[in-house]
Amino acid sequence: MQHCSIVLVARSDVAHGNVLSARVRWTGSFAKMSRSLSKIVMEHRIAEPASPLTEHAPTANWRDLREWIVLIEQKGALKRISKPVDAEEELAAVTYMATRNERSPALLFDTIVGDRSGSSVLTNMLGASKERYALAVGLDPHLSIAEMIAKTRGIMNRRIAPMRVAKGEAPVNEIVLRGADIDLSRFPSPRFWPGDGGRYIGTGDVTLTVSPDTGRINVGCYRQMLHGPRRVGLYCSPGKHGLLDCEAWWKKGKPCEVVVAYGIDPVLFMLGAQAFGVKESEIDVAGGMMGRGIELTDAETVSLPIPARAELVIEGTMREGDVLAEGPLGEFTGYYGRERSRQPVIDVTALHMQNAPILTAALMAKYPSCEIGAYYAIMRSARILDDLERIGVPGVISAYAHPAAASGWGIVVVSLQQQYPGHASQVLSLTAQCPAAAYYTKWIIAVDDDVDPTDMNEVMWALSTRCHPAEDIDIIRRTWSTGLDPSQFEMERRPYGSKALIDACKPHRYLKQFPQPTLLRRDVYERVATRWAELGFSEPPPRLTSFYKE
Ligand SMILES: Cc1cc2nc3c(=O)[nH]c(=O)nc-3n(C[C@H](O)[C@H](O)[C@H](O)COP(=O)(O)O)c2cc1C
Ligand SMILES: [Mn+2]
Repeated sequence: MQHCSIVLVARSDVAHGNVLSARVRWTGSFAKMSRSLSKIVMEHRIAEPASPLTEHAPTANWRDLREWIVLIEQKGALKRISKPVDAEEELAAVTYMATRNERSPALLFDTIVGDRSGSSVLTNMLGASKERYALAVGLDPHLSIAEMIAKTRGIMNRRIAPMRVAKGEAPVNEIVLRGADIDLSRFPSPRFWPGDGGRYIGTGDVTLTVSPDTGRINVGCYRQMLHGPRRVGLYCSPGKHGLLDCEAWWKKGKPCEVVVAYGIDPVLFMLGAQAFGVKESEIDVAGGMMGRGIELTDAETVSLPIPARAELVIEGTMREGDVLAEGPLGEFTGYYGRERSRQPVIDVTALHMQNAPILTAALMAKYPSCEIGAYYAIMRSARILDDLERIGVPGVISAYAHPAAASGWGIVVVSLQQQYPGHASQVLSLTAQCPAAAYYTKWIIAVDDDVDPTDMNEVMWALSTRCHPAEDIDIIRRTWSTGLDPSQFEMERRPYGSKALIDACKPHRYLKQFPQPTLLRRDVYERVATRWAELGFSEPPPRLTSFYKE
């Protein structure tokens, strides 16, 4: 017996007629979820939403990966490759070579050598493309990166609870298999790099687990290596929520249930790769980013829900001590990650798929070939700005974690309007250690408000003309880092990083004397801009915001 009631709570901005926040409270329980677990899930769901939207709410105008693919194809942002391509290194090679160009479209491989499942494989789904990120979350793809960061702060703070779809109506249930009928070796599983330790059925995936203590469902993107027809290795680094959930179940002497989607829409994929607090529902955040609740349906053999519009989903369990050798895999740093080691294995108990499923594979490589590219830089930058606002430091204008710096992990540029002595130094320290930026980041650069952090040409200009290295660089030691950073030896030292705080603002003490940069006179700029087309230029005139001061 299942029941479902939906309560819609909406708050509106009376003055402008905009919906500020909408929250769907879903009180239905999944078929096999225990009473107590659902109770905790429900309690968790009625927590107060985060800060409301204060602007027109963007909404994604697609419902699943297939509809999103149609949308990007209409915009010329998809390339179909119909000739046969081998999942053994060749698919990654084509992806890597195509994406050496920042403007590469997403690549849909229709014919995979040896495939026995009718699958196709999508790579470079989002990659270095801010436009495809925008099309995923319902923003205008023509916005600048700085504008997208600002808008992302709005949509990432929305929370919309999931919607429940009956099993029979879930597209993912077109084909449902159990037990010995399942053979994952029929699907294309790429080996990306020559030194990879296996074939990875899961890279552009989402993995759902639930905490036995709180009932909170986690969504994480963790790589998954194929071991056998119904055996998949899962690598979760220490502290990741998927592993914490697993260990909590094992501590109770129980196996950990898991649901994984290997073909998934871009919003769930992006959310899987973001770290949120253990009290936050990443499913609600994903709904907030789409402007619509994520559609979920009941599983066959586990208590977790499954994404109703996914392409290919497995259910399974992980038992304590059931481990097999896994890795390495070429990483977002552009190097192989940790050494091969024994990692937990999922015993697959059920499989759901659409006919001719589209699998999502994520190449990890140097920018611009890495799947963790524009979207990640934008979302990380938005979260850094949220953190700084929460702390309450004044004068911060913008921030950017450039994706070429190891997928947005290496460098953060923050801009501020200097208001008092020590202001730039304060902003540098707070940015360096705020939760969203603390992990990995090595270089934190502060620039004045006339420098756009998303424009590296301007940042290099500031570094070269406003920064005096002997006076303007401080180092923080023993900071939060990762074993994936190859710059330090021995291996055990790698998790302890260091950070350089670089003040590339005009020196505050000499603000008044500091030379004026060469800028256009505003009225001359405006005159030329109106004549731009008449002068024979086909592109619009550049937007300038700083002008000569008399
Ligand atoms: C394509 C891709 C692959 C990833 N692979 C792994 C992985 O194998 N193991 C891991 O611990 N994190 C991996 N991550 C990073 C996690 O997804 C990220 O840390 C996320 O916050 C994890 O979710 P959690 O915070 O709920 O644990 C990957 C991210 C992406 C985008
Ligand atoms: Mn999480």
